[in-house]
Amino acid sequence: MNNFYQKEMETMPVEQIKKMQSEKLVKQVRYVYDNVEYYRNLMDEKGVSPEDIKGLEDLHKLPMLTKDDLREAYPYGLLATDLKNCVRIQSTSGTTGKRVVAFYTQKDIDMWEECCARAIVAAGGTNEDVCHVCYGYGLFTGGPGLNGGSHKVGCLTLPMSSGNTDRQIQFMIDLKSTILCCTPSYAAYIGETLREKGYKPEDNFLKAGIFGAEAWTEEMRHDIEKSLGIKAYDIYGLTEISGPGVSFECSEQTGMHINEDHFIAEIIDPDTGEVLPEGSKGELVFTSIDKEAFPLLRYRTRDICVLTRNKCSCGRTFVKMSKPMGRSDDMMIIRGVNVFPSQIEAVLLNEGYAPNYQIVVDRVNNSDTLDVYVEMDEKDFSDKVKDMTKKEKSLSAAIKAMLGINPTVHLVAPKSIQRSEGKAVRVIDKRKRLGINM
Ligand code: DLL
Repeated sequence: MNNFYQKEMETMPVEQIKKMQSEKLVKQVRYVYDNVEYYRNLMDEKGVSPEDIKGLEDLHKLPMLTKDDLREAYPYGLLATDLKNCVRIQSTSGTTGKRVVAFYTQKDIDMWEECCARAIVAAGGTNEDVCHVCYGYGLFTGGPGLNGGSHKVGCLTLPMSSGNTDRQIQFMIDLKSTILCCTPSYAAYIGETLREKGYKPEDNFLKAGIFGAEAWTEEMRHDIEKSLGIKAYDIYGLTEISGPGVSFECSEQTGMHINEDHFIAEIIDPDTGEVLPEGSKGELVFTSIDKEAFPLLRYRTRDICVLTRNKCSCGRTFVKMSKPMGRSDDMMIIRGVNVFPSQIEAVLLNEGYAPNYQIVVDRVNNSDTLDVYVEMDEKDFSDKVKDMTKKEKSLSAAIKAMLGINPTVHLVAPKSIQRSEGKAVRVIDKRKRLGINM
């Protein structure tokens, strides 16, 4: 299945893409320098002027931006155009500190929605599809982004937003939804609820799902594909750079194509800031080269991944990013070992458990503790303490084999872990109360 929304752009020869990026970069740096005092000061401090940026090869000379810069510049400090030219804001779901507010002109919105349309078409979407969007609507970019993309493709769009799972299912069946857009954790919950209501995977009309906004494993993909009877596609993005659709999966499903006509991607060493060659694992940094209202140059995403540019069977030439292996700030250091929640999730699913779990980290008597609460299925749940203890021990051993440290596993009753309708909260790090910055 090689479907394109903007074929010429999506299959442009690499040399041409790079030339286009170079030209856009030169213009964008001048535009930002002239219009964003905050970034102009950073460039001046670094001794870089717009004339120094003659193409992609000079990108590394520019200063990088971090989330702290966005907080410091809140709310208007990175705005590059008059407010009268802006038609929308969106904001991050951040729970601590000031939220990030991103501004959009109508052109920015059109570009963002086109990126989402590319993702929908790559997942097989056409104007004959019924696109069921249950990402949250409002300040979060998930709902509005996929909603706009679905309109551009011409799908019948169901703007469901998140929550009220019974109503989601009623509409999904009655209106014959064919494409489901939500977080992977919510997709898993919808699958579980359908099964409980007695629906088999073949009873729904879904053919594809476009899932993102949080880290999810290949094991979780298989689980969702099985429970909903669909092909599950990954989609990535972040509010600061526009929202969902910065990159998306094609039929090959070996990484997400970055929309390189709008965004330049780099991989850096998160400790030194040094740019690493393609193929290296490191922190993803984006430069948006088309945005008018909120054009960030060299924004550090904190997402850790790998970029590769192999020939793709779908025909797209855009570079691919691997699934983020967790955010640099998601990583926990437990007893000196680096642990990503996704590693624990992979073990659970491999061992046949559903993706309903919570990880609790604490420090007791100066030693880190790792507790993993995992929900059982009705059918596997047993009152016999001996049975449960045996299962807990075997799961502990499997997690230890992956991480190298011993967790305490608690198998808990079905439905005792709260389900997520948006981004799931997988980790509770109680060490933070001790002021330990992990
Ligand atoms: O989550 C935008 C989005 C909405 C993407 C819907 C995909 C679908 P933020 O709330 O600003 O925006 O969060 C951005 O979420 O830096 C990643 O750490 C994480 N993230 C987003 N997509 C993925 C993904 C939206 N496919 C942050 N896999 C990013 C893993 C993801 N992590």
